[in-house]
Amino acid sequence: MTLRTNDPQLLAIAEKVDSGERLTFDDGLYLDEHADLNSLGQLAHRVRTRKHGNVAYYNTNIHLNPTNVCVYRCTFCAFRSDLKSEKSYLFSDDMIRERVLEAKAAGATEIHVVGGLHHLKKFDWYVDVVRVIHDTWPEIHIKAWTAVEISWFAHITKKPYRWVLEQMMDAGLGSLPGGGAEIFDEEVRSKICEHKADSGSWIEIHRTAHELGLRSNATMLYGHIEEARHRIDHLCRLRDLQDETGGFQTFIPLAFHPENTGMAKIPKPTGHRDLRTIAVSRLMLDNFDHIKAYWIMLGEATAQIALSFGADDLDGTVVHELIYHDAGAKTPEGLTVSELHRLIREAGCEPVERDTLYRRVLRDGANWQVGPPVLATV
Ligand code: V47
Ligand code: SF4
Repeated sequence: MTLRTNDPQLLAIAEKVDSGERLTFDDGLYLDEHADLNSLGQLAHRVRTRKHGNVAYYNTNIHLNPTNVCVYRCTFCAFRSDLKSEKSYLFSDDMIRERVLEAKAAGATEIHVVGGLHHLKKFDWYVDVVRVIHDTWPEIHIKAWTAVEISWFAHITKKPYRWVLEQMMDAGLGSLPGGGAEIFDEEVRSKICEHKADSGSWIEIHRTAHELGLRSNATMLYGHIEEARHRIDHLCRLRDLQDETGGFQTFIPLAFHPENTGMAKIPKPTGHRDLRTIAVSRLMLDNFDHIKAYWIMLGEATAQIALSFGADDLDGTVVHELIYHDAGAKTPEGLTVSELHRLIREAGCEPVERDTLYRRVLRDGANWQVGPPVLATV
């Protein structure tokens, strides 16, 4: 199908996409900065359809942010708290158990755990968070700790990443979420999250996780002080690691929410930027199976349209989300399965519930089991 454009550069890129040829850094830059949005979306939708037909995935999950106390001060973060602030909190084992039982009652297949790096908590406390979840309900998949947290654990224990990950796996860790990647470019990173794990460490931790057989996700925080070249560089670095390990499952572009952050004066990304970023990601990350339109950050309307701009996954029912709501997100904290189905069906797609590892979830009343992997077709 031809694109409705006379732009020779875009047509040349479209030919590459159609023949399965990998796009270069310069192609990515051109798409991000100059391609008209309709053609860009059409092209990304073509790739998404080739991989997944009209299927759109979602999962049933619950979030746990065990503490907001954090030694770091990322300028984009509205969630963190000082140790002695009134805002600070810390989950007890009982509170964690309660959250897990809530997840069980809600039929969740996944618990997503990320939080701050508490000044006083030792590594054992973080291992116990995973162990308490696992002991309370062994069936739930525990997707926990960003690479920034793993790097912190290696720092406080003075042990290698591999050891830290192995301890967590022994306690019940199932996979790593994609947070903490922000923007890999060193100059931008030094301005938005100066002291936390650098991009080399982020990549090395995911490489180690993949070597240990853990799957992981990747993110990119966009819409703040970064430029197009930084976004494309970020995507190229992820694509390189995926070539090496094949361990990434999904890529999630995270739209910056400025409210209550150190960058509150920057306006939040527009719908145009959101859709453009989803589409460029789909086109550049040819070796990633999935692109997630995280509805909680994008809003339901943009996430729904993103399903025609390269995204194939909406994330989950997501109960108890704090990080973006502290930063001003106006979306509800959770959507019901029937609300997610409606969003997906209206977008012309077929909803498929998946677990964290992209296996089909088969439900029979309150019981569920996982079927075979919902394989990408390319
Ligand atoms: O690393 C923090 C981001 C991330 C803001 O793997 C912000 O499935 C926007 O890891 N505006 C953590 N973004 C969240 C995360 C995640 C989320 C959803 C799905 C998955 C997955 C992982 O949240 C942080 C940072 O990049 N973040 N503050 C903010 N104001
Ligand atoms: Fe701490 Fe994470 Fe917030 Fe940075 S983004 S300040 S590491 S909680």
